[in-house]
Amino acid sequence: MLGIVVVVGVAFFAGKSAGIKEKGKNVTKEEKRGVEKEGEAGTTEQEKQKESMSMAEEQNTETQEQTEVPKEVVISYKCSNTWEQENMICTQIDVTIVNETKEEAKDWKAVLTIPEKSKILQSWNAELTVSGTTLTAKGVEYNNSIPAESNITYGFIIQTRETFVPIKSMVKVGDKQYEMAPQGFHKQEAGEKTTEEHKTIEETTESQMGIEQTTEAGEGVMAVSNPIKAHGKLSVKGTTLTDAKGKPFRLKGISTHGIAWFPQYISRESFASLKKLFGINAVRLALYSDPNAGYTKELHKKVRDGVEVATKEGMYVIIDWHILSDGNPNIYKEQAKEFFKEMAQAYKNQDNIIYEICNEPNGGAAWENDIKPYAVELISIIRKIDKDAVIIVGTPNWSQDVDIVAQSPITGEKNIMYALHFYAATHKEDLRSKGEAALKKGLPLFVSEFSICEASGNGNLDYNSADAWAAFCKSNNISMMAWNLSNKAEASSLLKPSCSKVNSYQESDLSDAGLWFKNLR
Ligand code: IDC
Repeated sequence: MLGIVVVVGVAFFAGKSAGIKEKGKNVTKEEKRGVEKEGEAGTTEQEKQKESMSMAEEQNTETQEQTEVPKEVVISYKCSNTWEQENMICTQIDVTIVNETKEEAKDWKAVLTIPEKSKILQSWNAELTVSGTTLTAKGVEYNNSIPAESNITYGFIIQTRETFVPIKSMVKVGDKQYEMAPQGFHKQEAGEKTTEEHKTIEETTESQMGIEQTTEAGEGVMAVSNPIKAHGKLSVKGTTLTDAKGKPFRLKGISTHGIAWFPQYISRESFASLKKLFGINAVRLALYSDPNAGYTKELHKKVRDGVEVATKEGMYVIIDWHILSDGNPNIYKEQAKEFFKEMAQAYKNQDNIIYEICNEPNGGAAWENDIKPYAVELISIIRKIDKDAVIIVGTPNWSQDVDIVAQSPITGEKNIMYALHFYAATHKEDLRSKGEAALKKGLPLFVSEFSICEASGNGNLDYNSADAWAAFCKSNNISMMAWNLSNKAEASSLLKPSCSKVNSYQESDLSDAGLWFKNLR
């Protein structure tokens, strides 16, 4: 159980630089006066009077004094949550770096002394490395330069034996070093809002979706939570996805919208932020296969970019050949073969790849005559290269008729699962019965796409139906991938239309569907 320890507060360091100094340049009030006097030899009586007046003003006026303090780069640490875990103490630290100067702080590095044998469990908005008792943070693509008179934030969760208090730290910018002010640490005030986000991830990941946080930060190792390291290569046992240890395992993930239309959400920062906010361990990259729906061969590269960043984030990734308007997968079969050959060649040695060979056959594409032969051919092509990765096969009628498939599944192949897709406001008990019938016959199911709105991807949300689906998936250990990662003005989008961010997402950026999915356990 997670217990929150609230620590007694001290005054927050508000960004003014009393007590902060650039190393070797501690400019005191007296020194400043001295400097002023040096330049004042030979001034007239009147000027001297003016000077003593201004000195008096300086002594009396706080504001005046503050404006004369040199502008610095200021780092401050805030402890926003602590809890116990396995007899260790976890502390969430939020860091702010304020660049008070008139120059951009390029390629900043923040160095913090941490206790021996501490571990970094998670980090966000910065790249962290640990070497002995030194934790070094540097910016990522979007914040490695802090504009003049601006600030950035990043954070991490550290696990230590004793209560952790950041005491010794400095920021380096070029050849300048700025030490942390004594006031640069802010403990959580009683009653102050804690960050629920991280609590949610711990709870979601550990108890519900079977995702463990890895804690392998060590000498010089980048410290991130890493589902792939924790669970390794996946396989299928009976109707269930299992991890490398053979334990039943579920993926909770997010599907991109068509990557031709919303490529901007594919980046490491974006996926890292989704992992943190939603507690997900997988993403699905949707490449529409119909040229009228955006397909071009050039987009293979975008898929590979997505796989790369998901892998760096330790996430599982579904490569989705998104047939839709082209209802029969045989229409673009040659392109599909070429695509999956390329993907399998590229990723045959990775443990985190799942191939989804035809999103949603529809428009009369039949299992026996159309979809099954297509699947058998595609599976054989992938298997020649990648021996054992999980492959998801789309099912008739927009990946709903799993009961039909269960009567004649593909044989002689391992690690095959079948897609069951639902949109909760349209699909209810009837469709779940199909799912139940298929499971009874031993068909492994994977919800590689769903939303809690209508099948159009828009319209009302149906929370009761959504909860019934969540319970069904949970009790049958079925993985769930939410459609869709975009801010398009439709109910299934996980981001609000007003959210223009492409990373660093926060709860306030989420649509109602997004909020529901965030809280899904
Ligand atoms: C929808 C998108 C929508 C887009 C449309 C056509 O949400 O913005 O205009 O596709 O490309 C599916 C499909 C999925 C659909 C979704 C909602 O797999 O591509 O996305 N849906 O209609 N199956 C059932 C619903």
